[in-house]
Amino acid sequence: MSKIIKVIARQVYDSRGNPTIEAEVFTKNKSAKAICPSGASTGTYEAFEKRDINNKKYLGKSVFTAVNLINSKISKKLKGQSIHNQEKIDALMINLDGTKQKIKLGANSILSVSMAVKKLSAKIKKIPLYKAFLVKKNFKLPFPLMNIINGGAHANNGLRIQEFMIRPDCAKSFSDAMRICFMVIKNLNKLIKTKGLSTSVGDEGGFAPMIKRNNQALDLIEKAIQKSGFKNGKDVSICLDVAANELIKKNKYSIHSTNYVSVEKSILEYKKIIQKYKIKSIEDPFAENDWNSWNKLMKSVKKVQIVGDDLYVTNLERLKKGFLNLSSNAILIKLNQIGTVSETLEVIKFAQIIGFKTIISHRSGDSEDTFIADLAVGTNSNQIKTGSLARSERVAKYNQLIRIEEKLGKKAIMNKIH
Ligand code: 2PG
Ligand code: MG
Repeated sequence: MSKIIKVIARQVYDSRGNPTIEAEVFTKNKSAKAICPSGASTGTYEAFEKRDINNKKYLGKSVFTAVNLINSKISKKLKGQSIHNQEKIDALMINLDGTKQKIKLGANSILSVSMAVKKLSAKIKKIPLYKAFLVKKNFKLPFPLMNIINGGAHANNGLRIQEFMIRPDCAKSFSDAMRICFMVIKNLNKLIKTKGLSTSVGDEGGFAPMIKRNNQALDLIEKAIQKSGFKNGKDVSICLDVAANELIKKNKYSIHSTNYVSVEKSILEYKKIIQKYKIKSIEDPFAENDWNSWNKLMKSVKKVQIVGDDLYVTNLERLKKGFLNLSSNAILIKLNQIGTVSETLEVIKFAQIIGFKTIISHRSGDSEDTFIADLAVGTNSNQIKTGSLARSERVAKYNQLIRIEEKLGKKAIMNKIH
């Protein structure tokens, strides 16, 4: 039996240049490491991210306390445990913390260890990581939801909507999906340049031109799709993450312009852009506590994927509530919103049982760790959201999926989105 002999951690940096945790788990002869990502537009109900808020030398962002907790308490607790018993290891850490939102140890400490345990177990079993999750055969590749224009909290251009994405619906394979996105992005680059705007990118690698209105971004994307020889809404679909938590004031929203308007008016505007731009997916259209408005939107639009991110925060209880309330038909999955691999898998399993689409997601502060690429394949998730074809921390996930596709060879098939 392969037993854990120790866990060590260190402070490293994420793609935004902020400190984060890398944990390394050891058995007698082997080790594996994992890095925790970090969000910017975070939901209130997410598990707690522990930072040294009083450490002025790091502007309150260092993670030394969390690192020390791994090196002392967590390492001691996990010593002697079988590396293959993920659920028990996660439960030990959850109990050691003892709080609902993992406030004592921090979800960033717990998750980095949890991911490293999963990796090491796969390594010792000599299986690729994607084979270590829920699916045992007939692996499917996810459709990329590629973020190509950044706004909201991920850029400083004033765009209301946080993420404008494309999904290559006509792709026959993952490599084909990548080629399609590549074409659209290169054409979008040209279009942005022609307009005399900057082609610099935001946190997730999407362009962040100084445009203010959502429609300007949508027009540019639609043109780029056409220029690439694809049909918008058929070959390639436009998808959005509104991140509406950032756009609410006293039950009114400023999604479609800087004016705050009622939910009814916002839904009307949603319907207009859905029709005009053939939008196929909208994430976080309303705020995390506004269950009613989610339900209203679900009832008033057809054939649109409505995705809960801040609404569910990868939390089983919240997902159950959303299911009963008819709030959405898809869920965004982020490991660090809940804090362990086991709990994440529980949520994915439940979501799939109730017929929700599962979308595995990066965070806006991410790293070279490609864990989520394997997780997407290993859980048969329909889609993966991991930024644009720019910034190595985003591209690393796509490259890993290309490797997995190659490994699967003839057996590799694309997942279904409809
Ligand atoms: C989101 C994510 C990832 P953040 O809102 O979906 O794109 O952003 O990590 O900042 O929460
Ligand atoms: Mg989101």
